[in-house]
Amino acid sequence: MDEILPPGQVWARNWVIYSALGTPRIDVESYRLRVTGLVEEPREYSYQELLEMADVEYVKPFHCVTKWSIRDVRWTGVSLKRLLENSRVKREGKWLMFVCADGYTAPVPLEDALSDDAIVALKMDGRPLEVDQGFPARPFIPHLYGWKSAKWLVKMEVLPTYVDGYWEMYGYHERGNVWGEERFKGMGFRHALRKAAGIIQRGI
Ligand SMILES: Nc1nc2c(c(=O)[nH]1)N[C@H]1C(S)=C(S)[C@@H](COP(=O)(O)O)O[C@H]1N2
Ligand SMILES: [Mo]
Repeated sequence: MDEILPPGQVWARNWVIYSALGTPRIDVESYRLRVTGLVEEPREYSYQELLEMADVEYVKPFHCVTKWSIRDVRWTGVSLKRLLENSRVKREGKWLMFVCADGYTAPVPLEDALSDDAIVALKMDGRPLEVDQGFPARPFIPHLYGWKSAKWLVKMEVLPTYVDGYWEMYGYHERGNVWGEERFKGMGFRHALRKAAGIIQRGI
C-alpha cells in the first residue's frame, strides 16, 4: 500500500470521469492491443490473451493533475515491461505513445514504462474496467499523473523522440511525475524550487 500523498494533492472520495473526446464503444471480440513502432517484433493481443497474461496486482493510489487523488485502488494488469520485452524494443526507442480508440494520446518516457510497477490495467478493484473508465484496457504507471493513464488503449507505439499527446499540446508536462510536481512543461521540481527562490524572476 502506498498511502503517502504527493505534493499539492488532496484525497477525494470519488473518481471524476474524464473523456475529452467522448466514450467509444469497443467490441471486445475484435479488440486488439497493438505494440508497434521501434520494435523488432510488432505484436497484437486480444482481450482474452491480455487477461491470461495478467501477472501484476497491487493497491496503489491514482493522482489527477487537477489535484484529486483516489487512495487504495486495487489494480490488476499485465506488466508493461513484459509486453515491451516481448516485442524487443530497438535501441533507438526512447518514448512510448499510448494511442486510444477515441483518438486520445499520451506519451511517456520509455524508462517509466519499463518500471516494475507499470502495467496495462485490465481490472480495478477486482472487476473489469467500467466502460467509462477505459474498458478493455488502460495503462497505469503509479508515479505519473492520471492523464497518462489513457483509457480505451488500442496501441502502444515506441518512438525515437518526444511527441506531444492530447494534453501535452495544451502545455501539460512531457513526463508528469507526481513526486516532482511535473504538472506543466517547464515546471519540474527543480524549476519550481528555483522559481520559489526567486532565481528565475531575477533572470539568473
Ligand atoms: N481516452 C482518454 N483517456 C483519459 C482521459 C480522456 O479524456 N480520454 N482523461 C485522463 C485524465 S486527465 C484522467 S485524470 C483520467 C481519469 O480517469 P477516470 O475517467 O477513470 O476517472 O483518465 C485519463 N485518461
Ligand atoms: Mo486528470
